[in-house]
Amino acid sequence: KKVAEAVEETVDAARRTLESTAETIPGRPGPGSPPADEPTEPQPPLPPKDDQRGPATRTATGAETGALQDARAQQGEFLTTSTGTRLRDSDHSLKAGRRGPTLLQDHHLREKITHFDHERIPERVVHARGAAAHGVFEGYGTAETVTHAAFLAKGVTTPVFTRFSTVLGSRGSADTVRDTRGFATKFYTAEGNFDLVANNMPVFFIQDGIKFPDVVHAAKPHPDREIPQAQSAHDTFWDFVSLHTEAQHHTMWNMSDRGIPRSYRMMEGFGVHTFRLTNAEGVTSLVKFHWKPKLGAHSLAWEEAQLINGVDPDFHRRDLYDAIESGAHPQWELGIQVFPDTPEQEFEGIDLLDPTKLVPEELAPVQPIGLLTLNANPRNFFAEVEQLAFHPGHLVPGIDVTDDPLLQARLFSYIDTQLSRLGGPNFNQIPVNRPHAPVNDMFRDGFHQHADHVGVAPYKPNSLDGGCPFFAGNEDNAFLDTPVEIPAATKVRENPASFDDHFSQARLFWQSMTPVEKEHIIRAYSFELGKCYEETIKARQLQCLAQIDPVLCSEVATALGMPTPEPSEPLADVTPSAALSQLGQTWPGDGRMVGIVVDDATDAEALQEVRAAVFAAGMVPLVVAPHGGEVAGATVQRTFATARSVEFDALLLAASPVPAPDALPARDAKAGAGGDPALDPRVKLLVEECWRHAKVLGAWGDGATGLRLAGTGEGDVGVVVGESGVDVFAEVQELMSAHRVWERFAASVS
Ligand code: HDD
Repeated sequence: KKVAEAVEETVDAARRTLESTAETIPGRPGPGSPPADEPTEPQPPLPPKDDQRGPATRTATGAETGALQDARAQQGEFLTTSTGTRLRDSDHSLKAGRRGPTLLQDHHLREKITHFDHERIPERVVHARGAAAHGVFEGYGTAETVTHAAFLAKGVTTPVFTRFSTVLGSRGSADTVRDTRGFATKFYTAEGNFDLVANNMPVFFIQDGIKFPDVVHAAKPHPDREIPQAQSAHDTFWDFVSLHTEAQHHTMWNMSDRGIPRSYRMMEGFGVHTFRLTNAEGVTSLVKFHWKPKLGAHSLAWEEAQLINGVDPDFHRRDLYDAIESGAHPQWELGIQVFPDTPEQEFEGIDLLDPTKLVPEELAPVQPIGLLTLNANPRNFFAEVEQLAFHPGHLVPGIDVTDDPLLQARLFSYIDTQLSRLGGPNFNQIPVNRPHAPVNDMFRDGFHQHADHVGVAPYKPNSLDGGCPFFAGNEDNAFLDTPVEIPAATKVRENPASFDDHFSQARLFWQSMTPVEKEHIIRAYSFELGKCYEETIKARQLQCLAQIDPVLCSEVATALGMPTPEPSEPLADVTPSAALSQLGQTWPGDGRMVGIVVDDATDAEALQEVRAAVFAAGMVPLVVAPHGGEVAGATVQRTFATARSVEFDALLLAASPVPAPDALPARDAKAGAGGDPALDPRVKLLVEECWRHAKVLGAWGDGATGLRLAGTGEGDVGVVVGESGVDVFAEVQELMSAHRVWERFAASVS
């Protein structure tokens, strides 16, 4: 009885609190809401989102019936069973006596455990690790000459959901591994969903989708030991790409800085394949889609990427989430390269159906057609991100596919994979996948069917449902499979002869890099091949590099301690494309992180001014101090124990902190040369790593001593020392607009 009374009292107290706060908390507690007294305090249920309702279904007469069931996730204030019976207790199973055995009749125990046992679904077979955000796309209208797709018309805004991913790693793998990145966007257009399932590299490993299982099996962990995780630095990957030489171009992109992006917000995106667009007059064009980030395309340093994998494996996911939460909404322009739709489907000698080839922007400029802004984070990762399902065949009128054999196989794979991943054919009814356009598809039943379809005739033609639903014509903007003429042909398992060129564009890419980017590529090949065990594989890959460039080949061979082979054919004559390099321009610094090292002697006013200047530049200042709490009038965000350089895009020193008692290793705690006090070794490490990773350093006041004790200072490249913190930051900001101070390191190749 006592237990029952206590339960009653708790429930009553909770109800009273709920009633008193219900009016002040309209939905979830947001940033402005008063903090809840108890984390377990009952909250008013979430208001349903429009897209959480069941799909609208047409009746036989064509009238909208609206939502057929209310899909609100949490209803009412009480904990219930899944069938709505209110529960008194969820902490104790039903037992025969306090110390007795558990009773089989405990329905809540069995239901709770059973549901938990089945919480996980299979991860994506590739691109398992990712993060996503909601946003909006606004058409510029500039694509109207080539397509009548309504969402690209001027001023039309379309809700979107974009998911970024790595390819190789499992769902829990680290973000900053060397890999291609996925960049998939679902446009919920008025004419149905359009999915642009892109990557951050414009070419692919294979020319025909039938090879996809091969390349993925080779790149995934070895099947016996299931290692290495999320890496291409192993024998099976290099075995495949050195034998299957059409992979060499994409591999070169992976070995370049593009394989280790600084942020999802700072990646280009590429539709890879050529698509066919049709305008209002029925004229067709071939196009390639590009995403251009407003913040520019930038990368990490390789050592930095490796450190991050340990220090903060969620680096990219966190970066995207934090930027959006703080209002730094990332933006990309969607652009197209347009080519005439000729029977040859080639442009300037480049086969447009070969997904291992790009078209240099100097030959076909990217024309902006709209703007993507990501402005809201998901509320529930599983519901929205894990259950999200893309398909390159989700097209809208005005956009069609081509005969690229890689794309053709993808058109099969993406529906097929959802059948096992999402458990059946009704995955497009999951809220995040639901189109915002009316759906009336005559698909019925199946696992996870949520719609309560009406009518008796889900077939066509019918008379019993009045012939509904009807076919749409041109005037209703029906999708048209572009009537492309197919020349008479023989059924063969062969590629066009133009697909045989595997090296010219890998060479084009190499030749287009700046010296420092080339240096990074050499080091990446040296690292990856250095991790292989099989000498024959390394030798075979060196032979491929010989076919790309003699300098690249000899530098990597030297690093491996192997002979440099000669090319077996004359090298391709290529014209470099400056657009392929990530360097040479300046970019906005929105959302960049600036670490500021302070100690208890730091001038509070000067620190305040610098923080304000960093905020004003759209960046985030992080105060790094010997201890938590308040230092120099500012709240400390990182202590020397919790900070690591990889979090910062630039580091400012306002102090030269002496070693704190918890500083390790102890041997560094001795006094510096010339009677200087010692520098805290953790600050020293921060400075040294920022230096090595080509990050801008700045210092004022005592900070200049700190830099000197860490081995750098005024006069060094990318190091700013001055009297006033604000002036120092102004110069630092300017240097940061080029992303990194790569000039710090003289490249050995040109
Ligand atoms: Fe793929 C997922 C991009 C070739 C088969 N792919 C997937 C994702 C992206 C890409 C971004 C993650 C989607 C998400 O976030 O849910 N894939 C590409 C690009 C390709 C490409 C740009 C070449 C140009 N893919 C490709 C081929 C095949 C697949 C040739 C098979 C023949 N891809 C899949 C898949 C995945 C997938 C197995 C795994 C999970 C999923 O689809 O939903 O079906």
